[in-house]
Amino acid sequence: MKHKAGFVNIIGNPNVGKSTLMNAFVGEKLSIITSKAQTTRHRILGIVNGEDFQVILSDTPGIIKPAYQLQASMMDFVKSAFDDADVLIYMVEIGEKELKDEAFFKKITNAKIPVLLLLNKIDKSNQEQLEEQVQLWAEKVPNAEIIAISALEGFNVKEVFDKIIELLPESPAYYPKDQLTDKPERFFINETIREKILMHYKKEIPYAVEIDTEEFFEEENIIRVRSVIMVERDTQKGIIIGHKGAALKRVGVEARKDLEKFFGKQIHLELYVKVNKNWRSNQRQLKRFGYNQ
Ligand SMILES: Nc1nc2c(ncn2[C@@H]2O[C@H](COP(=O)(O)OP(=O)(O)OP(=O)(O)O)[C@@H](O)[C@H]2O)c(=O)[nH]1
Ligand SMILES: [Mg+2]
Repeated sequence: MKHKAGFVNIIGNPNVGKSTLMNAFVGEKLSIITSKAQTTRHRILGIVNGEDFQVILSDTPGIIKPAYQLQASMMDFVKSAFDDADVLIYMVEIGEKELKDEAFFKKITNAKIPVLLLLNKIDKSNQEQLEEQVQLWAEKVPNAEIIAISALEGFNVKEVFDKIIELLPESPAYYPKDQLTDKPERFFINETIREKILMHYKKEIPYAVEIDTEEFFEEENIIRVRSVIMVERDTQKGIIIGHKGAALKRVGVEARKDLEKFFGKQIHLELYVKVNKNWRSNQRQLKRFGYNQ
């Protein structure tokens, strides 16, 4: 039996639905999803295994013009996703007109590998708009095959997956067949907490936050976790904690519930807030949090 395997890397503007699509393919919540831009900060692998295939998907941060070092590191993850792709997925959403970075856009239009342009969120569209958008993207990215999808509602997701299998080269598996991702358990703890922070705090707060899980003890019936929520300034610390600690408590309760589902075990989650001045612009700190490859 012929075996197919390869890397399928998903890139596009922030908030278009890249993480939603990867999770739909994998059938697990590997990447956090929120309605805010720059939810994803890392390159996260989601591996789908079959008897005669292995599809290694990469979810990546949305493409932006970096304003500080953290964002520059996020864009390095996007760059790396061009280097090893066997198939490139360029995701756009209904109503969107262009990529926020011309150099990346050129890489897509000059790609030597198959490019699937997925026009997402068509559940929010009508036939007329859809046809007009397909036309627009066909002209802009002539080397791509365009498929209209709804990652949220699962429309055409299976069709895209079949297309990917068709396009993948013959190759043995790259990872063990029972492996689902490249990220360790602590990463999913950090991300789940960060998701709650993106959901419940406004403006700059979520972007100034990083999570560091200092302890992860797995016992037979329970996992004991201690995580630090890092902020850039004292004022942000007060906002995260909230009046009588209520805001922080809500983050803890909601994150714990999600993590119990994810790990299938009871979780004891202890949260602290610490100020780590300007960590977003500090190379050493960024390296510590896994942003330098
Ligand atoms: N209506 C609709 N909403 C969608 C669809 N796919 C994703 N969304 C929503 O779009 C928002 C962003 O989704 P994400 O998957 O986090 O987007 P992303 O591209 O990973 O975003 P970043 O990580 O910030 O770059 C969320 O609120 C999703 O629920 C879709 O097919 N239809
Ligand atoms: Mg994302």
